[in-house]
Amino acid sequence: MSSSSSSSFDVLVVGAGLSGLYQLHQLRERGLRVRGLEAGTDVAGTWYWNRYPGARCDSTAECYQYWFSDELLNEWNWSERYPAQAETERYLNYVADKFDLRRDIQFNTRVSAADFVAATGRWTLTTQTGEHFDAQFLVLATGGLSTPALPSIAGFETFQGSSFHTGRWPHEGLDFTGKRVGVIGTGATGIQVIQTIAPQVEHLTVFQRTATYAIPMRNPEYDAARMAELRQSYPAMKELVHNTFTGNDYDFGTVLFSDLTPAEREERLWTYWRDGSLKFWVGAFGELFADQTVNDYVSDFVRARIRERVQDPQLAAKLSPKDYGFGTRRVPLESGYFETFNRANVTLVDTTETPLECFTATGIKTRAGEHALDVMIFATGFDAGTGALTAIDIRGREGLLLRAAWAQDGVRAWLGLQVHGFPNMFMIMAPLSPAAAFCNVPTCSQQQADWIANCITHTRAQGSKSIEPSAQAEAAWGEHHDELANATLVPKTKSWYMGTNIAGKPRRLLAYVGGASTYRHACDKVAAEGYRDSVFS
Ligand code: NA7
Repeated sequence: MSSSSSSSFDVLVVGAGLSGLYQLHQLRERGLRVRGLEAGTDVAGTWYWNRYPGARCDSTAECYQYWFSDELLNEWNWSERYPAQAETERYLNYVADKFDLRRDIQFNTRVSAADFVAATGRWTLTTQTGEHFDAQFLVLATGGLSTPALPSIAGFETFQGSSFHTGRWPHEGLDFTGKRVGVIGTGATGIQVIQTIAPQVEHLTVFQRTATYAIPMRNPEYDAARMAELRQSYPAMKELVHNTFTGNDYDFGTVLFSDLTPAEREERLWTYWRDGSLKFWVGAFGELFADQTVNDYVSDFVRARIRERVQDPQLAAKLSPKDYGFGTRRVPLESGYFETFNRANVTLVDTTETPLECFTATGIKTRAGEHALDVMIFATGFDAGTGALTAIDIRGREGLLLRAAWAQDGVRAWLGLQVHGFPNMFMIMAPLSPAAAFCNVPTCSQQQADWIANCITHTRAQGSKSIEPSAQAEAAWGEHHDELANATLVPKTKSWYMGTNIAGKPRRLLAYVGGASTYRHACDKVAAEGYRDSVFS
């Protein structure tokens, strides 16, 4: 499994998901001694853990992939526009095999502590089983949505049925035949689970607290001809994704809402809607993120689509978001989600009308009575961005605990990549970077991993023991982040973007909203100027 028996390395990469795998490869190519540490039994991160029924990528296959190897791009064939979990997991396994990454990854290894030793300028990592590893540099590729959030509902321990969080789904799968199943949560995950299992279960009870706007997914199969066509476009696409707002192959439109007649607005919305992709979210009218009038207009359009598909008008009203605007929370793609509620074996419980009170031995009680259940599925999301980082006891200079520093100062992270007081530590997909929520993960995580590799190479080449951002640079980035965030409508809406899904988490926009392209330029400038905002020792 490992190419070296020593526990001392140049770089330790925690996490063997999409970003960790690439980071490991990238650093190893530069001749560094790298070890990956992964809690799971295999590679793939999100696509390893989230194997719930219906799990599927909401980014197109051609954008949700690695760009670093033309050979890989030529070899790998996608089967459809939005591949299911198993296909993306297979792809990441293929990458791990092709580039022989597993020999430098230790699986079944959950890191519990990381300590910076100032005298040597190195990190010591401790695992849950008490193993120790040491390296000059630490890269935390621990995933932005990897720490499951479970609601606190009284009596859970008394429930005699089985229960599962979607982010910790059993590898052997589950058979729902003849089962009465409950699902709490109607975000991107809940929608995929609900529309997939409804035809399999005896009865499905969906507990919804907030209704979700969603776009119908158009998911054609990709045959050899389509793959050949896509391959022709890869050279241009690989440039394009780094020059857009979301790291996808589309961007904000140049057409202004205010310049169009009502008929033209309608036509534009329909054109984007029929594409069956997230292009509708940012491409149709980008003004919806900051202009309430435009947002209201688009929100009405999407609500009208829900009404067309749900037979019972009262049910349609419950399934239509009322108190927040389209696009200010994550917009999922769906396949027959709204029609699912026309089925006789599906019940919607609006927990704002009848709140969840407690679990019982045989089900769950709301104010209106008990729902008998054999299985409860928690599609209740994650402690996004910070969860995986604060779960580890990370101690920087003078024993400063990252969890405590962030609790006291709020999350601070220069470019979302490094934290003052934590030399030689880098994060991928962390808060205050676009990758935390607003960027197609492969685009932004590859960009961050490249930047990190360059920074590590630079630091070593100039013979420095350590590098960390200055407190001033870090504070300036935080102010810039907040200024841009507060100019949008996003902070008005409760969501994991704002941290409101976790009790006690400060309300602040998690991800940098300046766009992936702007962010990349900011990172490139720092490198081109020799990391002058950093302190070397
Ligand atoms: P989300 O988007 O955080 O959704 C979680 C859902 O669970 C959401 O509908 C919540 O309602 C609901 N929830 C959480 N706790 C409760 C309680 N106590 N009662 C009722 N409902 C509850 O997580 P997902 O896994 O769907 O998606 C996360 C990201 O992963 C997704 O955006 C993709 O990028 C991949 P609420 O909205 O808080 O009222």
